[in-house]
This record gives sequence, structure tokens and C-alpha cells, in this order.
Amino acid sequence: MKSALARLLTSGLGLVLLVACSKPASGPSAAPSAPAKITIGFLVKQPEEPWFQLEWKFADQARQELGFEVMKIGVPDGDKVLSAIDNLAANGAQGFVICTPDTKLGPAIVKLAAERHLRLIAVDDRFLGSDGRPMTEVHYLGISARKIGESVGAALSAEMQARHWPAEETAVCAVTFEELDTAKERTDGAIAALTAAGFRAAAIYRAPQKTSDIPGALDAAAILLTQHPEVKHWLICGMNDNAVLGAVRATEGRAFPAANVIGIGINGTDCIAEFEKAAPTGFFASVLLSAKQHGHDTAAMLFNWIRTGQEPPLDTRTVGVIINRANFQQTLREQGVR
Ligand code: FCA
Repeated sequence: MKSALARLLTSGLGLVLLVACSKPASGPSAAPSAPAKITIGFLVKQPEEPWFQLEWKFADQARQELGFEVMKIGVPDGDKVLSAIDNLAANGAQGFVICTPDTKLGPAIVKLAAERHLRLIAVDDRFLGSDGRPMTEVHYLGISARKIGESVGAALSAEMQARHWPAEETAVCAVTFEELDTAKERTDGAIAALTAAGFRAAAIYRAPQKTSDIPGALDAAAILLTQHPEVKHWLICGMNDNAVLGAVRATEGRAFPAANVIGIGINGTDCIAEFEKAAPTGFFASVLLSAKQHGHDTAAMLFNWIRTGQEPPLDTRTVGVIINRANFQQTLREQGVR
């Protein structure tokens, strides 16, 4: 004979009761009761980039401080993203932070995360909806890309003037990756600041990189250098350190002296070996971003969201500081990178 509880559970009334009991008392937006063990994923598109390794390092720091598990997974393409999300769910995770390899995967990632009951925060690269616009409803932490790009452009212009380069012999190589919004905002910002500082627009050249890594940037810049043999001095900007490093390597390939090249990167984490070289190269400076905020703070926000239901801000933007050969060691130490 069935017990009263079993009868109740198999009856419609039982179902209603169960639903009523599992619903949070303060409405649907309240936190579900915190799970005993919290596990989050930290998924990054380019695990070989020092920037992403640092995000992982700082996520680990949050893990140690707050006490949770982190599954660090490299997701270089869409298939890897989808299988990583399934893997997280199978391992009992409650959410993940992700820098997606393709921002157009946004809707698919959001859908799968909802099906697997995983909360998510997008870091660095903002999801795009099916209409091509940023998915502002997805929690996001990224850089103030336009402003940071403008600071690169202003610094390039200032250094060109300090070196007294003749305007007619100088051109800009902007290594672009326009399919990624945060990248386009950075290079657009740099170009806008150079133009505002009086640099002639006709000598600003865009070199689109096919892949967002050093070889992709090197190839793009090499084509541009071949097209413009008249240029004696190059200013270089790009979406990140690797974009500028690739272009600097291209100038070396064409035997430009380091003193004729001013490259300024973004990240500040992928150019440390470059600054440590005994002789200066054309890679002059970088904007050091806050890997700690991107790695530690996103992980901590997600943890708190899962544990207490406290929703993180929808849109958080971070800033950077310029570093160069003279001050990088001290600044990296101050920021906990070294
Ligand atoms: C993008 C770039 C990274 C880093 C990050 C903040 O994801 O690919 O190199 O600049 O934004």
C-alpha cells in the first residue's frame, strides 16, 4: 500500500504543493537557496594569450578568498563553447564567466545557459543579438574601449612630436579587427585622437587582421608596408598588444630601425617580454588594463550572485594606465600582475 506522502506526491495536489513550496517566498527574482558547494566556469577564447592566463590567475585568487571551485576552460570556437557549457552542467556548476570566441554566439550561449540553469557574465567581448546589436540584458564587464583607444592615439601623437618626426614622412598603421566591437572602438578611438591632434587623415592606414593574434597582425601590416615604401616613420596601434607586436615584427622584417617606429599596445600583459629585451624595439608603450577586475571581480560577482542572489551590475567598464620600458616593472607590481 502506498504511503500518504507517496499518494500525495503522485496526485495533482501533491504537484501543486511541491511547486508552491519550491517557489521562493519573496517572488520569482529572489535567490534560490544557496547550494552547499559553488562551482563556476571561466571560459576564455584565447587561453594562450597572457591576458587570459592572468584573468584565470585572478579568478583563482577570488576562489581562494571566497571558497568555491573554478573550472578554467579554453573555448577557441563555438563547438568548444557549447560542449564546455554542457560539461559545466554535468559537473554541477551553477554559472560561468565567458569571453566568447565569437560575439554572434551570444543568443545560443544565453539559451543553452538558461536550459542548463547556469548564470552567466560576459567578460571582455560583449554578446551581439541576432539583430547585430549588443545584448544589453546580459551582464557584462569590459573595458572603456573608445577612451582607451583615444589615450593610445594621444600618446602616439605626443611621442611623434617629442621625436620631431616630419609629418610628410610619417604614417599610421592601425591594425584593425572590426568584426569585434571592442576592437573597432579601440582603433577608431586611436584614429580619432590622432586626427584631433592634427595628424593628416590621408596618411592613416587601416590594416585588417584576419586572425586576432601576432601572425594575423604581422601579415596585415606586411601588406601595408609593401604598399607604402615612401613612409619613413610609422606610428602603430591595434586592438591589443599582439596586434601591435605583429606590426612591429613586420617593420623589423623590412629593416626599419626601432627608432623609426612607435607602437603602442593595449593589455599591458602581453608585452612584458618585449619590454625586457635589452635593446628597445619599436614597441614603445602599452595601456595596462586591469586583469584583476576582469578575472577576480567577475568571478566574485558571479559567486555572490549564486550564493546570495545579489545581481551584478549589467554593465561595468574598466580603465587602464600607460606603461613603458621605464615604469612597467613598478606598475605591474602595484597591480599584482608580477
Ligand atoms: C579582447 C582582446 C583581449 C583583451 C580583452 C580585454 O578580448 O582580445 O586581448 O584586450 O579584450
